[in-house]
Amino acid sequence: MSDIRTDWTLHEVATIYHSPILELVYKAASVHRRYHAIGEVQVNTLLSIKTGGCPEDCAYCPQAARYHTDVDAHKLLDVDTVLASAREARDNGSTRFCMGAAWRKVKDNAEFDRVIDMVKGVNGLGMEVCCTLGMLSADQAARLKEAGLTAYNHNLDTSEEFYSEIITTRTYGDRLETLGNVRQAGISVCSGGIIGLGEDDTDRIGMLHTLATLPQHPESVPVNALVAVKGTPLENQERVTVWEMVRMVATARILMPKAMVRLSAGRLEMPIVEQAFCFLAGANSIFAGEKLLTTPNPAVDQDKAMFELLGLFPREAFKGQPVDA
Ligand code: SAM
Ligand code: DTB
Ligand code: SF4
Repeated sequence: MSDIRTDWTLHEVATIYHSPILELVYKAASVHRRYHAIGEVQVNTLLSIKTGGCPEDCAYCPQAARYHTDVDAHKLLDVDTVLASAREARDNGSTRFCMGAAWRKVKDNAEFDRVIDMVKGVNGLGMEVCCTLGMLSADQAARLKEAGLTAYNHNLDTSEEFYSEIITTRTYGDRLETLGNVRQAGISVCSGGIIGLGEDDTDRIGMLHTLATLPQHPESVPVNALVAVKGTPLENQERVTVWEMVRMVATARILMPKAMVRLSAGRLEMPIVEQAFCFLAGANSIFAGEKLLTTPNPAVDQDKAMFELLGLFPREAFKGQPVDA
């Protein structure tokens, strides 16, 4: 039977997720080496192109206008500022540049036109380009594709059952609809979630099941550990353990063998030995650079030292894609 399956049952996902940790990691590492170059890690840089003031109520998010957090809100950056930042990221070894906006959804206005110019500009630097801008219509997805967008990030965040405990201003169905629009436009899908929101194992299993039973697996699956930010409703959540991260990463790797599994928010607090365990369990992508969107991330030099220590090497841009894709 092929490893690439979109018909996983919830029971199968739960069985994998709950298997003894060393067994789980061994299996995930075996799948990983069948589909990926061992030691190869994709290096991405994030930039918040529009920060704060978001009308949504995502309980984890420092950028929601209704919570009192310390973020430096700013309007949409200009194209030159963004391109300067992308160039710097490229010079520091990143091959994918991901631009995030604190929007509920994309509107067809001059700001979207500006984002289109940013996408064209970053693409012109020879980097893969990703956006995360909230909900997207089919037409908007087609425009982004036309401009040269490689991937679109839109996370499911948690299970359908737990979703309304975290976000009330949109539904799981809204999220899936945008993912469908992205897929239909021929853009790579980047979708994953956050652990540490107060969900239980069944929610983590449910989210992984939803991702792994989409008509086509996402090309990237970010696994975020909650960064508990002061002023958000989740400010007092306890930090997740490495065992929980490893279980998520390994299960995602087994269910979606070809996906890039991204060790996302929460890396700053993880010692190298913990990150190494995640790489062994099938993680093969990180966000580099000292800031995620609004919160701190390990410094570039620190990550370079980690790559050297662990024998990791950066994945080249557009690997495995036809030149005109
Ligand atoms: N507004 C758009 C949206 O919600 O899709 C794009 C930006 S939003 C900040 C992108 C993702 O960042 C969220 O879906 C969530 O998974 C992640 N995120 C936001 N705040 C986080 C936090 N405090 N800890 C971990 N991940 C977080
Ligand atoms: C994703 O899954 N994680 C990134 C990216 N996609 C957009 C964002 C993490 C944000 C962490 C909180 C912050 O820095 O504001
Ligand atoms: Fe807004 Fe996105 Fe933050 Fe939710 S996660 S509040 S939609 S920026």
